[in-house]
Amino acid sequence: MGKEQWKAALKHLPLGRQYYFEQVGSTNDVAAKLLDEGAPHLSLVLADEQLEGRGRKGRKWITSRGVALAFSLILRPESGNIARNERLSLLSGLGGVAVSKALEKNYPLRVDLKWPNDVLIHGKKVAGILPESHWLGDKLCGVILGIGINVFPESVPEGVELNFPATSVIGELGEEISRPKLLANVLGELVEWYPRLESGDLLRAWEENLAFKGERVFLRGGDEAQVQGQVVGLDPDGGLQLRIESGEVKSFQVGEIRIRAVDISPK
Ligand code: BT5
Repeated sequence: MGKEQWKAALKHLPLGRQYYFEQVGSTNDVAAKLLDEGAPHLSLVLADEQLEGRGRKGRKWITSRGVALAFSLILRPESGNIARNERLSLLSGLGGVAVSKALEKNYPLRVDLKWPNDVLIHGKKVAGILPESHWLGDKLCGVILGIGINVFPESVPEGVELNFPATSVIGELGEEISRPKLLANVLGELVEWYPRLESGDLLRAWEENLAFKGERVFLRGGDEAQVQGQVVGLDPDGGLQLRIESGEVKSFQVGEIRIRAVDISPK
């Protein structure tokens, strides 16, 4: 798809600079370099294909040519909302809320947000969010908010083992949609919600779509230590609140934690 089509779809948005690539390693890496070179707040890096797309903790994110959305937005501390700290957990929520609103407002779809960074439709992963902060000593230079969305059914990776069942927007909707229009809608939501990062509105919106609410889940840490509990909601920092065995409600932060449903069948 040509640069001009993307540009036309985004022309009404107050973005910084826009960079389009047919192919990159990872849009997050390109955006990090541009952040370093002084690209302004809300600059966008968009690619038609990623060869080394990344998930969290060294995992891979697959973006095949022309069938998905893969982009990164540069957020600068001068914008205010991330001036004091990087707010990575809330920024995962921001990405999730933006994708869910863009889909639910425009299509008859119900979207669930699996804490901390997965977007689900009908229990399958349709998008992933990867916020990464960049520091110079103890000075926050900025955050790169990376978002990958499976749009066409061909974007769902085949022949590779996935950590969660995957799907695509068109696969679930059953009708074709335009990638530039979806991108414009997601970016429009990001621009609208970013100033409300710490307002409580974002947390409420995130919680409304929180997957597994009231259900029992496992949280698995990096050391594979496991906690079981019932999903209660989110804490003010975007951590997950679980009612653990003792009845106590405890917060868990993103760190090295993975969430798994114990039993997601309807009760
Ligand atoms: C994520 O990580 O879900 C974050 C993905 C962020 C991707 C965007 S694309 C633009 C920007 N540039 C980048 O390089 N990254 C960001 P995580 O929760 O760690 O999930 C990764 C796991 O999802 C992998 O280990 C696979 O199992 C699975 N996976 C990989 N590609 C997938 C896809 N296209 N659809 C669904 N699942 C996928």
